[in-house]
Amino acid sequence: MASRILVTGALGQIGTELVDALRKRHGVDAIIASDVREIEDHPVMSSGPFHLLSVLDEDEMRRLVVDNQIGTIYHLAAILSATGEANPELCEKVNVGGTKVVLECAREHNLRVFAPSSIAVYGPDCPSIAPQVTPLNPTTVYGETKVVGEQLAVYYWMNHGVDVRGLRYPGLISYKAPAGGGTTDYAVEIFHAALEDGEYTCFVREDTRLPMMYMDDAIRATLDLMDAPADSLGDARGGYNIAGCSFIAGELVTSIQRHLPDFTCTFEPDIRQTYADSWPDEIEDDVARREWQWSPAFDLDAMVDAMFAGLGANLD
Ligand code: NAD
Ligand code: AKB
Repeated sequence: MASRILVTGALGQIGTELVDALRKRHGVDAIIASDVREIEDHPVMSSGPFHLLSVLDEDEMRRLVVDNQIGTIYHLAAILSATGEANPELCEKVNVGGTKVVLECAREHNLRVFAPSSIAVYGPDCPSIAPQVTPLNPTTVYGETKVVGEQLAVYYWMNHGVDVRGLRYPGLISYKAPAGGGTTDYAVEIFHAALEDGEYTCFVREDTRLPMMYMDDAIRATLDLMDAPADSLGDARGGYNIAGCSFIAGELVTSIQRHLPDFTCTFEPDIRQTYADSWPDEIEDDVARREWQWSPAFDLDAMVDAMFAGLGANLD
């Protein structure tokens, strides 16, 4: 039986940690990592099988699936919001086109799929605490591609029986890989700047509140969702809301100053402020809690403590 796992976009912020978690769980040889680029000395490439693969290359995707007896794809390849708004055509091509290639391959070869969505599916008309079900009117191209991704997931499940599942990840905060060109990247960059320079220039306003999550919670949510029995999942299967911690940029600075009292942050909003302003402040995740018992472990201070511990900071 085809039981190996293919991860697309595996060298990115999430792939770096998800591949490691999957290899620990299923064994190194069971996880085939792939990406459109190579990065010298990247742990994902040195710790097990890796293939160069563009998710737009349908033939190569099929060949990899058949040759490696793939049963599940974790589809992480994408262009994030800031890069996507600068290159809208590329964003649509990779995010929508790549997801279609993955879903067609899954239909042909009876694969399970994890295809992440984002809080970027919401637009300015959404309540500040975003419910699972509300009109989705994003004002970014990236957000539009994520809405289409969720719709495709539901379509392939309803019409072809493909077991596709997704999460609306909040902004993810981690230390093992850089953030990949999104609006929430300030919440990652700020740690490196605090340790290296003692100061940071933040590209959103001090009072900008966004839903965020520590990477350990995001990886656990991903694995838990994929472990959940299919009959426990309802209409949200294309993109479950999951809440981690929500904070304004100023609160992040204050939490960092618990460790580095001399750290200073100035605020110089750029175009990414517009994207942040179009997204909700918080996320309601009651459906995920009910259907597959989701619960986050990291609040703001716990996340900040874990980031400094992970970065090996000597804070004495
Ligand atoms: P990332 O930018 O760090 O990594 C994406 C990877 O995809 C990169 O390694 C890139 O080389 C690769 N890629 C780009 N084009 C490709 C192509 N044509 N073929 C194959 N690979 C290609 O992104 P991430 O943070 O790891 O995000 C993964 C998924 O999670 C995306 O769908 C993203 O929208 C979603 N998401 C991420 C966050 C977050 O904060 N990190 C939040 C919400 C949703
Ligand atoms: C981004 O900022 O683009 C991502 C996301 C929230 O989807 N981190």
